[in-house]
Amino acid sequence: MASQAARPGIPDLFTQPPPIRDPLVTETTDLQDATLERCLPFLKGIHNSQSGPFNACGVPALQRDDHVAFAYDSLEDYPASFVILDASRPWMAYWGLTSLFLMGEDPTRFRERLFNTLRPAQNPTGGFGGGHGQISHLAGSYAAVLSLAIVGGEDAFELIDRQAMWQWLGRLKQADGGFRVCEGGEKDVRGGYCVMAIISLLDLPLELPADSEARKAGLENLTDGLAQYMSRCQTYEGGISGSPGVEAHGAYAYCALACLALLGSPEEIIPRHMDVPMLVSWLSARQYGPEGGFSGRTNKLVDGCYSHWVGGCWPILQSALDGKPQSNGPPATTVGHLFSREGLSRYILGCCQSNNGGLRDKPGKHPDSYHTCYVLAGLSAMQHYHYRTDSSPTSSKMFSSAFSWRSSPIREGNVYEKSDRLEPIHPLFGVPYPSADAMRLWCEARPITP
Ligand code: FPP
Ligand code: K
Ligand code: ZN
Repeated sequence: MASQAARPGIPDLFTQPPPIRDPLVTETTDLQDATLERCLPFLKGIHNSQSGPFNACGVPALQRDDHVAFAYDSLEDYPASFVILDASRPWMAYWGLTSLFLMGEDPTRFRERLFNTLRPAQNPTGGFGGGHGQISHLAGSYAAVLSLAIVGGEDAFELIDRQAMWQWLGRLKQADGGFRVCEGGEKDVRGGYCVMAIISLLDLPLELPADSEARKAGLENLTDGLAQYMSRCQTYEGGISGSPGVEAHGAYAYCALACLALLGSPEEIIPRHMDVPMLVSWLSARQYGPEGGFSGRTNKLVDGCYSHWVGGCWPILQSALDGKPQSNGPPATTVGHLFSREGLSRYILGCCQSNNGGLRDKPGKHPDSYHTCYVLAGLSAMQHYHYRTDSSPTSSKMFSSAFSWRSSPIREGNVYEKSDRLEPIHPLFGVPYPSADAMRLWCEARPITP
């Protein structure tokens, strides 16, 4: 199989096993070898399930119509065996709506249906659960708020009980600066990121509610100690873990970096709380050759969803390294792309497209709504240049940086076709740029009094 010729236009880097190998053979290296062998025919563009057409770079086209159909179907009924998804209704909505938006469909047609799904999932004590009767969780609340931002409009924004949300966030705040993901639940960097996304989009007060336990530890604001908490999650490898002392992982790295970039200007806050050269080193090691995709952690396998979690770290770091924005347009000079866009394009379009629609982790895996959303989000992120400007629609000084991002399509060095281009989404919020602004501005006009 490995010796079969590739289509023309594909550099050896993406069709040959790595030239330098660790001689130690373990279960891990066997699995890596097997994964590589499985990916090779897809990277070479010669697997019989690939439908093409292939371009001059040997890259198959995005099967947009099939993926659109998959995304619409993901918002319909599920068989009984999918009952576990009942705890992820806001996520299912978010992944489906975001996938559709990325592919140029109009997600606002689901507005009424979204309201009917989310209204019963909201608890009067604040926040959203995974569905009716379930306790509020930060992940579900984040997905609910983002979904409402995507469909947009007064009815969507009004649906959220912002006062109760703020009270509930106050109960999740911990003395060490972090947040629990639900009352009595675990504390990790997801919590901090979800809270910052919710606070900034909904313009919630930064003060801790009077009854917040964290006040007893001397904290005054929801943001107190949060950047320091993220800092404690950077590991000896340079990556970022879910909580202090455990293994660095790409999904948590995104949460931590996006959280920091919501708390302040990336060029100030990231170097203050992270060892940037170590972080760049670890993040760079997430991209594999010949696969071209990203892994989530050291000695693990490439997976399409890290196109977003790891891929989404790069624009934030690039912005941090580019420094203070000078104007309303892109910076005059930039460090440029810090990973191989070609490699990621080849992995996504070659290995992650399921032949009946939907995107997947890797060849041999089934597509699902989560991977469809985050593989597409990764493809979009590398098709657009995301940068910050010195102007922001918000009147908040605290969040001026978060709302100052803009994007422009990248036209040079692409190995995909114009027809494979996706819409851009905000690098910190994961929603369309105008959706983030509209939600923020509507809420800013209706302040919550602590
Ligand atoms: C390991 O799975 C995966 C994790 C430890 C993290 C998962 C977290 C997210 C996807 C992000 C959540 C973010 C928010 C905003 C709630 P694995 O062992 O199956 O995969 P691996 O082998 O690739 O590490
Ligand atoms: K995985
Ligand atoms: Zn995955």
